[in-house]
Amino acid sequence: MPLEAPARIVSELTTRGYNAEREAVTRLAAAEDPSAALERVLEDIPDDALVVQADHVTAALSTEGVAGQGLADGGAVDATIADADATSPPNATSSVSTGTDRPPAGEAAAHSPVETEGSSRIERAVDPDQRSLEIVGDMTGESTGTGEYSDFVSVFRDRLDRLGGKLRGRVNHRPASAIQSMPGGSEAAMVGLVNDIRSTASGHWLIELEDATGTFPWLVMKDREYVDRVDELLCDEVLAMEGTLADDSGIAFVDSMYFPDVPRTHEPSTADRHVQAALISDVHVGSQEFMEDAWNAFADWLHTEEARHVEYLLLAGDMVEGVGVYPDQDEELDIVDIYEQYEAFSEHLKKVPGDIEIVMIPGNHDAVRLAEPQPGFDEDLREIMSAHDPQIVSNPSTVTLEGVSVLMYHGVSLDEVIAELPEEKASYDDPHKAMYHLLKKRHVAPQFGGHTRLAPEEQDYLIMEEVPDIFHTGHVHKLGFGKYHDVLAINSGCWQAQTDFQKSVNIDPDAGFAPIVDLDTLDVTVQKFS
Ligand code: D5M
Ligand code: FE
Ligand code: ZN
Repeated sequence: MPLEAPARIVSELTTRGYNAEREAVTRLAAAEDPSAALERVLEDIPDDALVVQADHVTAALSTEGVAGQGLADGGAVDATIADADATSPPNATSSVSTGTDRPPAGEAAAHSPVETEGSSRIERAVDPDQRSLEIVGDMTGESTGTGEYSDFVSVFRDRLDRLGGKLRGRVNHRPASAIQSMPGGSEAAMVGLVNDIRSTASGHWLIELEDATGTFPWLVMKDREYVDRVDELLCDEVLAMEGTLADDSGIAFVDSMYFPDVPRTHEPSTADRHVQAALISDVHVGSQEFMEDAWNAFADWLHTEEARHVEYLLLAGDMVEGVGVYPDQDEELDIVDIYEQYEAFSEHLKKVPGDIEIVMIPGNHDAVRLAEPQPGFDEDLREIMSAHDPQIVSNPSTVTLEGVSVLMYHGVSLDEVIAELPEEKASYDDPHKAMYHLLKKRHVAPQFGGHTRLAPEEQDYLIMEEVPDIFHTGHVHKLGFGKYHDVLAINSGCWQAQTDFQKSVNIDPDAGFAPIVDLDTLDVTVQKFS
């Protein structure tokens, strides 16, 4: 008897208006005749039920013996599902749970035995009481900026105050205006925003820092140790410089540079139990390149025993391909209407087990304002995506899962970091290294005016006020992860095959991967579905 792919079962249920618990789908998939079992469950389910629960399936299947004759006649639907099964995608990494898997040695005792007679299948350990999910920094509905000049002044002042606050205790700083009137040859220090970076005719570097009182130029000599930090600097980031004033006090020679940074003493928090989160992004539903088979294989895998500890799914933007994002993009659209794209996305999301908590932020292809911070989706789009009751929050936002804080940011600024920094410090092949620089600057999008569009608000929502335990981005469509001062940085790849544009600029996307994080250890494993 061929197995039913869980994603097919979920599709069948959703077309009939039902959501389903993961365990319910697992039990259906394990039934001798899944399509007949599905019919039986829907016959028996209470009229007001919207979610097919594991108990519904157990109850329906336990009467199967009695109603067995009738079930054998479920021809029409049988055929539909069998057809679907024949076209189901090859699943490279995982076999669908047969429902008769034995628990791995040592784990059997941890799970309660199932009630189904004669079965040795283990229960998926989902206890909603053990879960916790808190959101910080969601600015949806809080936008006050009108794009006036005064808003830019406020947001940069807030940036300087708050990131500067992380530096002021470390140097004996003076305002720019006061430094100008100090005697030549004195030691001076300043905390400011990088206003300008340029090289001098003799190969030194001149960095202009700005604070609320004015600007002051700092010279990094080409033979000083800090010169190799200069190529990491971005305009509008906040840092501190310490040095010696020239004789005329018009410039200072840099002796030391300080970044807001992640303290070396940072110790990440971990969950108290073995529970996992899948961190993905860039689904791009609506694009001709959306990899539906890989997505279905991922959704199928989430229904298997192997994925039973995956209780959270984080989506870091670009749910859909959008419209009019790049020139000539419409030539590669599969769905041209933006609402239809979200409807299709929602159908794909429904294949994810109903007992997984979902958090999503928008990206530059989504139907919200492009300038950052981007508020979470509006009511119409929330309604379209409501089936899973996802948490829909702004880009960026921090979500804390059982004590583990995850800073979610789509990642448009990574293009900027990669373009500005030398190859060995930030590249598309190692996107996590570009993320390290954002952590060091304690800001998700320091440089204003390039790729990154900034919507000025009263406060700077793009600051990393607290050090996250995990930093999750997407956007560049490359998978990469690593640790910076014990912060786990993950860039999550995509579900879109190479586009014509990407081909033209030699971007080879990492498509169809799902990095899975153990929240109790912060270890990462990568599941491949393409
Ligand atoms: O971005 C996916 C990656 O590809 C990201 O690094 C930007 C880059 N990209 C893709 N298309 C373009 C065009 N037309 N111009 C510039 N950069 C591009 P995504 O946000 O998924 O499109
Ligand atoms: Fe994308
Ligand atoms: Zn993007």
